[in-house]
This record gives sequence, structure tokens and C-alpha cells, in this order.
Amino acid sequence: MRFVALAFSLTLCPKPLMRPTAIETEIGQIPLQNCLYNASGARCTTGEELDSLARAPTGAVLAKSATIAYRKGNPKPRYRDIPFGSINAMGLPNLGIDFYLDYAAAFSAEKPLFLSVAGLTTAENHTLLKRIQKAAGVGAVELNLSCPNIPGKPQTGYDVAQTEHLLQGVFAFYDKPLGVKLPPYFDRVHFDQMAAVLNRFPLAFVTCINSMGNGLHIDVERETASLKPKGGFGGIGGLYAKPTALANVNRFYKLLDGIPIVGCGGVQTGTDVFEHILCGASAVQVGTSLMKEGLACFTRLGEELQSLMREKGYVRVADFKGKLKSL
Ligand code: RRO
Repeated sequence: MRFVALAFSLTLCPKPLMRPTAIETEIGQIPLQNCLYNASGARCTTGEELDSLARAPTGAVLAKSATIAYRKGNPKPRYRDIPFGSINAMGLPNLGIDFYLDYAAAFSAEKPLFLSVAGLTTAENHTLLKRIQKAAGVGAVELNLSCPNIPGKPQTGYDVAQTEHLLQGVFAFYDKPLGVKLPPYFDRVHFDQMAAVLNRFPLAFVTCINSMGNGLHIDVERETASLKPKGGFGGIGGLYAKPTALANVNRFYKLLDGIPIVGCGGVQTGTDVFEHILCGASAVQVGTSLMKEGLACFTRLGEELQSLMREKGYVRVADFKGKLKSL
């Protein structure tokens, strides 16, 4: 009888005998069943793309950065896969905020929908956020301070005073979960200055990093740039960006007073996800790998992360989050 009960529990109820490794997490007050989700911009502009992301094994769905009006974006070719990553000069193509608000109102997946906002002026950002504040179905907003591809518009995140001014205006009226997406920083003083500003506001999260702005990739055969807009200059993502992304995640993890970090940049394997979390990320976005591999990347990355966690004896994300050791 005891043998039968044991055989039953081994075949039908294997879970209690296995070591569970969960990749659920939370970004501050926002629980996610999976620490992975898409980066804004990667396969998340249209309703069909957002529906596919809603069905994928991810913790959230994040939409393409929205402006008030529909934008066609820059002329093509404006995105290329390149050997160790990607280059893009998309120019903020999006369907306009009305589309994303309607999509949010009808969203019924078992995970949060995040909207991304990238107004071209402070006033446009305020208008967008006032609309979102009144809307239903929006889990959080990622305010994009770092689009590198709008000719004549510098990245707000590279101007500390402008960032402070924008956030002062936003938090004067906005009281729902809102985070910011930062550009990469390369100088320790710049980390300190931006962190000092961000610490003054009730941010739900800080996403590090957007693409590394204004790289140039050459098509040697044609002796041209690989992209058409902006003389070929575009944001670099993928493995090229990983060490910079990890440095930004880790520096802001240390400098911010408890504001959760979302890591983004160079995630190709479960080990890359692990490294982001070790550096302090609470959740990790995937951009270039999603563009190159499609939605299948999420199953693979989740399995690779869990397998590494098992090898190392970690049971949950919190066991190693931010626990980068010193040498
Ligand atoms: O659309 C773009 O050109 C773009 C945006 Br909004 C962004 O935030 N980051 C990027 O690499 N491209």
C-alpha cells in the first residue's frame, strides 16, 4: 500500500519532490508572474503584436512609445539586425495614444499592460499622462526620456535640469504608477546627478537602458550606412550594449533610494537575465532578441534562467537580486 502511494505521488504529483524555481518577481508594488517581458519598441506597436505578447510567457506587456497623434516614423530601412545586436532609427512610429488607450480598456490577459509615453514636448507628455490617468486597464507607464532618433530633439535624460522640470510637472498631477526609461550613462558624475534628481520623485521604477544612441553600422559591399534615416546613425542594442546596461543597472540600484530597477540591454541567454538581476534588476526586458528570434525567446530565456538558478541552488529571484559580490 505504501509502495502504491509513493508511486502515485511520483507519477501524478511530482511537484512536491522537485525543487521549485520561480521566476516571479515584483516591480515595487506591481507583482509579475515572470520577470521577463518585452522592451518597448520590439514587436509591440500594433494590436496583433500586443495580442501575441499577451499570450507569450512573459510577466507584462509593454506597448510602443506613444505620442498624441499617429506617427509613420522615419523612412526605411530604419532597423537592421547586425552581428552582435541591432541598430535602429525608427523615429517613434506608433498608432497614437487613442489606439493604446482603447487597447488597454479592452485588455483582459492575466498580466499587466504597461504603456510607454514619449511626448515630443513637456506639454505633450503632460497631455498624454492626463489622458492615461483617467483611463482604465493601464498597469503602469514607462515615461521614455531617451529616444535617440528624433531629429532636432535631444534625449531628455541627458539633461538633468530638463528631467527634473518634466518630472516636477508630471508629479504635480499624476498619481498612478509611473517609471522612467533612461538612456545609458558613461560617466560616474552623470549617474550621481541623475540619481539625485530621480530620488526626489515617487517613481515606480527606473528602466536602464534604452539603446546606445547614434552608432553607425556600415554595409561594406554597398559602401553605405546600413540605415537610411539620420545619415545611418541609430540606437545600438543587443550584446554591444550589455556591459553598459549592466553598469547602469548596478549603479542606479546602488544610488536610488529603493526605486526598483528594470534591466534592459543585451539579453540573449538566461545567463544574461541572471546577470541583470544580480546587478539589481527586479525585472528584465528583452528587445533585440525578441526582434531576431520572435516570441520563442521568452520560453527559452525563462528555461535557461531557471536551469541556472537550479544549478546555483536559488529558488526565487529575490535570492540573488542585487547580490553582486565584490572580488
Ligand atoms: O522609435 C525609435 O526610434 C526608438 C525609440 Br522611441 C526609443 O526609445 N529607442 C530606440 O532605440 N528607438
